[in-house]
Amino acid sequence: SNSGSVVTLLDYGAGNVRSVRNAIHHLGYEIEDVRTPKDILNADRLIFPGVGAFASAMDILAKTGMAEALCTYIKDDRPFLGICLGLQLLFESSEENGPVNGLGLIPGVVGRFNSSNGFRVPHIGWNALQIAKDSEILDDIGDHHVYFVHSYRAMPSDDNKEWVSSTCNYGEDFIASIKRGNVHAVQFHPEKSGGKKFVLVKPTHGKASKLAKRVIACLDVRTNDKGDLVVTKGDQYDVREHTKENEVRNLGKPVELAGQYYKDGADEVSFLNITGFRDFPLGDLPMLQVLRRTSENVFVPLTVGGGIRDFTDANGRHYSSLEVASEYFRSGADKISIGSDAVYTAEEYLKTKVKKGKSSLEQISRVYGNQAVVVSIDPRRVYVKSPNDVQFKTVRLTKPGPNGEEYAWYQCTVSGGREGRPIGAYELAKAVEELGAGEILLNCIDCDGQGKGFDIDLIKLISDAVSIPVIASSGAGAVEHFSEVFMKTNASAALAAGIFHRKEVPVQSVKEHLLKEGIEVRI
Ligand code: 1PR
Repeated sequence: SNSGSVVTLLDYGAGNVRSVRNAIHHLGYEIEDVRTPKDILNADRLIFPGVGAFASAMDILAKTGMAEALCTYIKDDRPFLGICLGLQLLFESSEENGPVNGLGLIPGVVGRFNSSNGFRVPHIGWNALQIAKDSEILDDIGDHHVYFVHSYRAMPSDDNKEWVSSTCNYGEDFIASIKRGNVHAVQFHPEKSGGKKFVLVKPTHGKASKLAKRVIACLDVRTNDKGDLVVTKGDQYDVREHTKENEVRNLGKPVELAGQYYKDGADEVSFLNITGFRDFPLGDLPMLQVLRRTSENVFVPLTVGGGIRDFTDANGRHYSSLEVASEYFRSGADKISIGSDAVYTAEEYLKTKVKKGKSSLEQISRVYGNQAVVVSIDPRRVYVKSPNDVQFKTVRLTKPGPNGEEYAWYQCTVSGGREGRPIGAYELAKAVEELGAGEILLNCIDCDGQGKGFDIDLIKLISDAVSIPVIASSGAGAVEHFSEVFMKTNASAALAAGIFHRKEVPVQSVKEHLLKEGIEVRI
């Protein structure tokens, strides 16, 4: 009767499919969840958003009998859309913690991107596609980039060319989408690609495309003295007004601002719960509500940070960092960001040289994949006369220090910049990459809120030291600061807060400027 507006969703419970649900609702469809293999066979149209690791997904599908039902459904050429891992699982096998057998419907092996040729892994961000054949899901509308986030990919070959509808180039050509009859699957995330029409994205025909540089809006969130959750903004991390009342600076409401920045063209939105280091974040229900409400209308990736660590509450109940992260993912986050806890983990790792696998960083990246784990670094510049004065990696400064110092190292801090630790940003970045971080959010306390530009010396140092993407943060005050950071460093994204909150420069103007300077961005 009403089946015209129903989509059947295969959610095997391994992670966040909230954004897919929201996108389906946004398009005016009802969702029916698959509970048994029969539900798959009875579906009119089936969406399969793969999440988590290949092996554990196959495990669940095999155990529940869903693997068999899926094969039947697809072999019968029934309407199907697989997303991300939902594409990869259709192939014969994957090298992810493997080899592991897949559903075996499409010839080919899913392998890892090769980062040795200068392309950062995971592949995170917006890329345009090259069309191999017509496919209705790729039809129509604008000159859009689509959002990818993955470390593994399937490659086009003679054996699978009848399936391939588009490819994307990231150091090598890989399969971006497949289509045969009614069966579709995409490696990218239509639900995160900012489109109104979910799967309708128009690839740039034949035009060469690089991974677009991302512009990220950041919302530092905390409860003010009245108990309201507000967006605040610090000056070198000091978020209180310099008045008698000394109140927390209030720049607006988190959900509204996130929605605004999405409309303005932000490629991602980050929420940082800046008092998470002392308050238990799951006690902070408003934060979870902010994520839930934001993800209903914002179809670009959302990151949340602050307070991701193990915690024991006043009643002695223990919460693991994995539970905290899971709650964030369930509420609509695509990535979580770890600050203080990653510093302690890296210190321990550098001391012992042993990966114990127990830290929040390692556990969350094992379960949700490293593309879901960002490490946020809050370094402060420490000037020195000579590199030999310290055991940490120094940079030769473009602009000497206050006493003519020619060098500096960047000291990591915890607890919102309140405590300096015996580890540098360089040492930390390399350690967390080894431990499973998928991305680095690189702040700089000296530059935060100053509007004088990013710390190019620092960003160059870190983005050259690691092969995961680096997000440059702190100090943006004009559109030129964005082009400068992309021209002078290997940053993959630039994040800003104050410039957007104070409505000095909207996100669109930043992107128009970058485009004019010949830097590829998603428009
Ligand atoms: O340590 O895991 O609980 O995480 C705490 C998180 O909160 C960290 O990501 C840390 O960076 C952040 N944080 C803690 N205290 C503050 C503060 O401001 N008092 N904010 C804080 C960090 C820095 C940037 C800021 C940029 C751009 N804010 O996110 O948005 O510097 O600002 P600008 O464009 O205005 O210069 P844990």
